Amino acid sequence: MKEGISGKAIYRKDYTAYPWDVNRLDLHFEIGSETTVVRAQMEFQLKDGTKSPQAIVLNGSDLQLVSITLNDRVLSGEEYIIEGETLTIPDAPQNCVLRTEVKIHPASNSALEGLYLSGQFLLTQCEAQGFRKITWFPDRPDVMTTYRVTLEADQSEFPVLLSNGNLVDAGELTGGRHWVRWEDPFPKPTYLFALVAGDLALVEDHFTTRSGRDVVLRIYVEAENLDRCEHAMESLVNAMRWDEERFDLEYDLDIYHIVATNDFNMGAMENKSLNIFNSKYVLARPDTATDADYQGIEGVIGHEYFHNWTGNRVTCQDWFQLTLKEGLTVFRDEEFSADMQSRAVKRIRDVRDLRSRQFPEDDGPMAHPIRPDHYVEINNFYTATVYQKGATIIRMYHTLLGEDGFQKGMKLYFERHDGQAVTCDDFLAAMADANGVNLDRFSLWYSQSGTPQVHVSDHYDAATQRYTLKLKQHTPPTHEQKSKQALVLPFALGLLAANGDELPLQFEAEADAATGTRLLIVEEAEQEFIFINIPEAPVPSLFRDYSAPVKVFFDYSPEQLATLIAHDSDAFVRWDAAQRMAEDAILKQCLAHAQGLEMTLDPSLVRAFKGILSDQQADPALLAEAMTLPDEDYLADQMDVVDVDGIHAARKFIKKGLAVELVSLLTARFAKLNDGQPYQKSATAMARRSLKSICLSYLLETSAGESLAATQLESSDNMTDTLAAIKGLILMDSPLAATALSEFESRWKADALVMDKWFIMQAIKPGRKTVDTVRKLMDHPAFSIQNPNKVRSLIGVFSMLNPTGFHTADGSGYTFHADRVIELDGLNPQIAARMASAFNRWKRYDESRKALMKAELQRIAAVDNLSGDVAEIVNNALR
Ligand code: 0A1
Ligand code: ZN
Repeated sequence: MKEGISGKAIYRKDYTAYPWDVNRLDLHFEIGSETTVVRAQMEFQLKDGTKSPQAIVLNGSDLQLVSITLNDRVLSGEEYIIEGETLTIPDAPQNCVLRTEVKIHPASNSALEGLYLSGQFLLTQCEAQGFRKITWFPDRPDVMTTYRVTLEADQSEFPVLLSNGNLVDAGELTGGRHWVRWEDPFPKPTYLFALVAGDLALVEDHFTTRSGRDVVLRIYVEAENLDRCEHAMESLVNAMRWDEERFDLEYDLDIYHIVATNDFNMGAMENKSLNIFNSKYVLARPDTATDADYQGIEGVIGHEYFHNWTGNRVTCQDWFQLTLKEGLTVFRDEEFSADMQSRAVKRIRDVRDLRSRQFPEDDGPMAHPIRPDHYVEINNFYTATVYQKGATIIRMYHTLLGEDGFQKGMKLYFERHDGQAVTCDDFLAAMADANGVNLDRFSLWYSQSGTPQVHVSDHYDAATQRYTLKLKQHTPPTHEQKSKQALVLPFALGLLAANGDELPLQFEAEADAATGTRLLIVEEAEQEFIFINIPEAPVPSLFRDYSAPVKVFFDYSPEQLATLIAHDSDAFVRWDAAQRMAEDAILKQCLAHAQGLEMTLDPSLVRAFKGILSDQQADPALLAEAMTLPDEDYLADQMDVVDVDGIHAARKFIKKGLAVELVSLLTARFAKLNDGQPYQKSATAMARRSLKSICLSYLLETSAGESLAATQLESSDNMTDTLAAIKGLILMDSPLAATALSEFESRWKADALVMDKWFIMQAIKPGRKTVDTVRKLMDHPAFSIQNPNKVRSLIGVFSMLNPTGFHTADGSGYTFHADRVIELDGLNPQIAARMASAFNRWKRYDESRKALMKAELQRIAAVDNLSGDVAEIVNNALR
């Protein structure tokens, strides 16, 4: 029975091993867009020690069964049972060969799972459970087998036929048809299977591995995109080299293929040797892609490549273990990007992302541990918790064990588990055993949900020169887990003197003091650290480099924050202190606004931002991060009852106030960065553009901004500068905005990825009128509700990144959005469910908005035949 349809949860504790080994899978596809015929032959062998007879249970969904034979004998309808998504052959011989033939219909597959059509070509998406839409098979990650895949198709319509592994044979057939055969020597689970068929062009390069093997690298795209693959290819080569150098891991096949598609539910997919990518993470040219796009491509190309070891060679026993491959692989891609670009900037962006996307999950109706205990629809668990929080937990192993210890653990993990489907416990055991440490307490991070809060207080005793730091940790209950325990927290600490000097740290029992960051471990609910020989009351620099994914509370004075911003040795702490200061200021004004009081600008904030802006030594990208005010949703998370309009007004007030106060510095800095040099892709050039953009965004709050933006737009030779200018004009309501948008549209109307940006710029505009704009834009020829990128750009951005638009008091944003969720549910349940989660935190708003959102959730929940995907989200939200 389809888990989603039945709405029944499945539980991690109910895991049982599959009783059969499948020794080989032979697949034959007669490719056609309307109908594809799939013949499968699989060899079953009862696992050693399993009692016989056993049933063979296969998974399938939307398959038209043509025939089924067991050991060459056609099975009659009485010899197997099809029920929901399973086919059961009650008692099968210990060794048997099963053959099936099914028909599937790619062109009418709008869910983009299984085999589907994108433009003119066909492709597959099998994670997590898409393979069952292709043929009957045990569709679970712990059943691994070797695949031989034969693809047969019309030669002119489908000249390129790809699958995993090596091309072993090919030939022509009569009637303009041809065939190719692929064999993948590495046993793999179904979710890593892929095929692509169509008329695609390619870019080719080579990589010589450390041991001297030549690997052919190919990126397949639609012909008009051939000039946009260079950066992806360069990123791939860098990723391959980096994994050898940093992780001692070499690529294992002679071919590595990447295919880009415009129609994809997620970012990309790590299918063995045949990655499939959302074109957003492949295609880039300076005039079409922003610096953030370039960085995103590098990160995602790295991510999918790194999965070859962490995911493919060692995979997950069951889907509850998803973070085993995802948390680890995100950690690896974060480290890769950090090594390629600026480590500090990367860390800050990752923390910002964790706070803005994962913390709300922990605080909402879908809260779950990084290793969930149950789910209804696994597709709903590809979350920031499993991915980003999962990565911070891997990062904590790294912090605790150090790079050498961590790599020792990785080595043992591969020694023990290469070729297996394993669990998070296996990973932890490898880390512990390789380092001779006990990580039992640490394992709680896998099973406990919620964001821990750490309340820090201090006391300085001038007479004894002793400084006491007291930490209390507490994790608020989450909807599914009421009581929480203390976690192991790596606590990286420094102490600063008022002049910014780093104070040496010495515990009572120690003979010497150590200068620099000290890594301490917090593992009790309350813990105290006493330092001696501290000459003055210090400023504590807490959780440097964000050493644990917690919310830290400490009552910093503005002077202390200013000391950290100006002097701390840790870039994360400097940034975080600036964020705190800005957050405090905005929330204070928000309160004033609510009470009908005049808003004011705190001079200490102006001084701090002046310091940041005047820093000519620091990396401009870091300064840009420090000057970026916390976003409205993050600020909303800090309030008990969200004041949508108050936050917007207060944030705008602060930004404008800073801009007015600092206008001459901003103008000078902007002018210096705006040096008229032609576009460059280097990290340095990107860093300069990021600071330039943020300076412009402040200047747009003053009368100086409009003409600067207009000039930048005129002379821009790259998408980063172009977008910064147009977005600025839109936000300030400039009369130039409309022309800028229409010129942009006429230049790029045929370009899907660039048009996404055009939709985003309009969907993100604050205010109650935007819902009407968004509704109208749905009729634009470049929009399609069937295309996930378009849905995310227009509907996703409106509902999740535009608080004053979505939460318009009359509820029109909610009604519009609920209509879209319902419309999408019939087409693509995965995307519909993602969109539905925009309502997840409805209980945090005022009574009127709460009632409006609840009514929309109820309206969605009442839809006939609602998918399990959406049902799980809305039922949880309503519970
Ligand atoms: N494993 C991929 C993400 C992914 C997951 C599910 C998909 O379809 C439902 C597609 C991609 C990754 O981590 O990159
Ligand atoms: Zn992944």
